[in-house]
Amino acid sequence: IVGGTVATVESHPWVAAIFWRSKSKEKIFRCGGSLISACWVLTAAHCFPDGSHTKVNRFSVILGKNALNETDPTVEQTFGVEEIIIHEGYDNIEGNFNNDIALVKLRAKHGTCAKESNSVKTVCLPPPHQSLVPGVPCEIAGYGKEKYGLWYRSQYLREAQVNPIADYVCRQKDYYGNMITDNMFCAARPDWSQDACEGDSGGPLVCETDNRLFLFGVISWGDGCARELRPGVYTRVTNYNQWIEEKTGLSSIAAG
Ligand code: 4AZ
Repeated sequence: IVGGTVATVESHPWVAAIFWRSKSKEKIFRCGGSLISACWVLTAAHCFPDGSHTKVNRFSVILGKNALNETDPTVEQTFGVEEIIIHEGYDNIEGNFNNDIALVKLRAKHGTCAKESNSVKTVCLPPPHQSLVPGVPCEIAGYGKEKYGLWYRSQYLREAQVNPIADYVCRQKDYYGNMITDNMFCAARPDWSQDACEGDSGGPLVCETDNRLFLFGVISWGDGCARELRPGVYTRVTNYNQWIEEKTGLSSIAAG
């Protein structure tokens, strides 16, 4: 996150940290994610560059995490991964991460996955036809870089405020042109001072509608971070209600 502030996980309790175990047994942070039900985390497909060859046993997910390199067992919940479902239509042929969405199923312990607490809660999916109004305040959160090109990631969870940008604006030539498909939307600060950055991918963009917070976006890509005319690009979650339902058996239509 560029230009934001340190946040507590209690204010973004659906944030998940996805780790990958290297051959030398090192636990390497891979991506953010959002807890959408007790056993399912929504994230970005590009977090799994090996696609269907991805070895689930190498992944783990930590919920309730404030600091990336410190462990607080009193609030954190750690899970193995049972399954990774990458969207069938995911492709990066045009270099624009179309259908950049994936589901990670947590491995239950003694029959249960995430337990609700002050630090761990699910986020609601927006109803499929809920439109995302350009200009409304939304927030993003993640453990990613505080500046593009830094070699290190943020030590702590950070948050920032961004506003959705109308599609026709983001598709203008001086923005991203035809890189923006219907499965994406753009969001930025009017003064370009805050943005997601490397390492935030997979994490949440939530916006308030009717006094409730909904997960409207998955942090996906961007040309650099917090650059003028280069907004962050997010996977449009409302295009995937049916896909999510099919894969997880959740219904976002039921008022959750
Ligand atoms: C990344 O590499 C990334 N400024 C994520 C978001 C943005 C740029 C890069 C948006 O994960």
